[in-house]
Amino acid sequence: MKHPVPRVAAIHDLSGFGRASLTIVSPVLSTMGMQVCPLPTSLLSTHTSGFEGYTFLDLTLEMEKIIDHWKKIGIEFDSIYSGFLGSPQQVDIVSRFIDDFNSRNQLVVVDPVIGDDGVTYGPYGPDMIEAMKNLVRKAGIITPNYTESCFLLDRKYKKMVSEAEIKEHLFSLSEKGPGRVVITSVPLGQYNEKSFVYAYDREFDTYWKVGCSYIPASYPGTGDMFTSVLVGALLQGDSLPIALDRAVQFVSLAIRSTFGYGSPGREGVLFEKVLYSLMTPLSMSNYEVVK
Ligand code: PXL
Repeated sequence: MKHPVPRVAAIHDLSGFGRASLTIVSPVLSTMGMQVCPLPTSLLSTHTSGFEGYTFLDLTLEMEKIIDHWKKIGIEFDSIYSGFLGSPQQVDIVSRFIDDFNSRNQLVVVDPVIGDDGVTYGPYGPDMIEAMKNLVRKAGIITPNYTESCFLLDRKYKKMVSEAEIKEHLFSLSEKGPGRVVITSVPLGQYNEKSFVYAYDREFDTYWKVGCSYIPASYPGTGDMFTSVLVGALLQGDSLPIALDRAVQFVSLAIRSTFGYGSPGREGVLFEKVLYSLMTPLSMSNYEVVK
């Protein structure tokens, strides 16, 4: 680690209302002791899940200018972490950013935001999927959900999958470049009441899984929350399975806290109520090795 406070380039959009992307990434990583340097991809009045008539300002040109300035002043990052990107052109910018700002022992994390529940998010088409396929090659760790892993591998989305199929997805994605692959929201056939996160670490040739109990509600922004805690934990020096455990536990706690208030789903999870838990050590662990 180069800096006493690890420095993260956070490449995400800024949505003013609704809890997504930078309004989650920044507080989570700051709470975990990281310096967050936002490289905003776009500016929206709200995120796009459940709101009508939101504003959207594309910041592609501004991104180039910000990057040029950062190059000029010689900033180095301990981690580069990208999420929701607006266009294939922005994916190319992130790809070049990773090349230009690469340094030793840097943690490069790509959350290949493309879609969920078997479909792509609104404006994303095949060109975005192709661009993401290239970007994941440059990452050390990627965190697609099950739908996104299908798109990245050109596999048919299934409502239920077996453990063997998920292991094959993890391995195939890792063969594209990333040494560590995490797949979230895995719909395992035999466990309707649970949701699973699976991971593969190529260096140790080991598969891991962490389960959490299912809650009958879904909220935008939970993917950003999961990956942000994972990034923070890895930068703190946690092993991959412990980092997975912390991310799953934090998201579950945040969802459970929110569910009890019955707040509108589009406002996201009330994670501010449980941020403190990121400062306390892990008191139990649920991860399993997958044979
Ligand atoms: O959390 C994912 C996300 C990020 N950014 C924007 C979104 C969403 C999900 O809806 O709309 C703008």
